[in-house]
Amino acid sequence: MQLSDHLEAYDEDLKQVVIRISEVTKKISRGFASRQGVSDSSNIYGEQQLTMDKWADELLIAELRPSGLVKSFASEEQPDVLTFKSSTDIGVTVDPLDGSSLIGVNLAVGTIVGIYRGSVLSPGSEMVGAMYVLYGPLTTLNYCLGDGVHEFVLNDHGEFILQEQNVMIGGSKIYAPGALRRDYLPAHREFIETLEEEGYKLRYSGSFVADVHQILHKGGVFTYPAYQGREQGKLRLLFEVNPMGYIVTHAGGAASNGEQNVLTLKPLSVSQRVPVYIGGKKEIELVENLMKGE
Ligand code: AHM
Ligand code: MG
Repeated sequence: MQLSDHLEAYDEDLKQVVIRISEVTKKISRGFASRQGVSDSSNIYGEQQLTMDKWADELLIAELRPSGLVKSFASEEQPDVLTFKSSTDIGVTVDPLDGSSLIGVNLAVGTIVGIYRGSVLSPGSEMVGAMYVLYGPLTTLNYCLGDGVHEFVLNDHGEFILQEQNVMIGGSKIYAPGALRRDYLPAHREFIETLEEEGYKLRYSGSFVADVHQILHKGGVFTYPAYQGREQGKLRLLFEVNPMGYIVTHAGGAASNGEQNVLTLKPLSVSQRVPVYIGGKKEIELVENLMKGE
């Protein structure tokens, strides 16, 4: 089954947004070979943008701005929320290319999208959908519009074909821990040591979208915690944490900042960072209990 057929039951405007973005990601998937360089600009986080980062961002804007489908658009590569002419109330957040520091070594990277009705500065629990596309040996697309997580694979004819309906998080023991061990805060250290004592295997590539995708299928936990010198962690609430947290939650998992469900946080700014734990309910419960000092 093709993506457009699978989306049939949803509101037309939401369906069209997912389809339009999926079309852009097909172009992105074909753009890597000719865009391997570094651009001459930085984003608002002071990170140097790669040619691919900038191009993917510009492509999303160029396709969504005239589409009439999206009213507000926030991107990890843009300082402000952009407003487009539209009769809909749909807001989208995008990380055009997450994990882009891995492009130069040919590891998997992805595009992450959050979908809202109204302000993109709403808590993640108010999202109406999220999706991500992973550019690996295969290009896959996972979406959720509030009713299960569904996975598609890009075939040789350039069509996204259903690969797995209602993806549910697995039960394997995998952990993907960001940050340096020497900077861990005490409760986080205890969490990681507990996982290691319980035989969790290390699987960390440096691409959030790829690492969470693996955990979605196999189980376990991804974390980029608060650490000494960076108490807010590294990853961005709007662009990375909320959409992936929404998807993993709808697949039977959970997402927390260590203290509470990340989807309940009211964003303070588009560029807000949060510590994050995403994975199985068991692992998220464990870290929240350790943070409470239990
Ligand atoms: P990016 O959006 O600029 O690629 O940054 C986010 C990435 C995540 O994909 C990944 O989990 C993390 O940064 C890796 O950071 P580190 O290199 O510190 O492990
Ligand atoms: Mg990112």
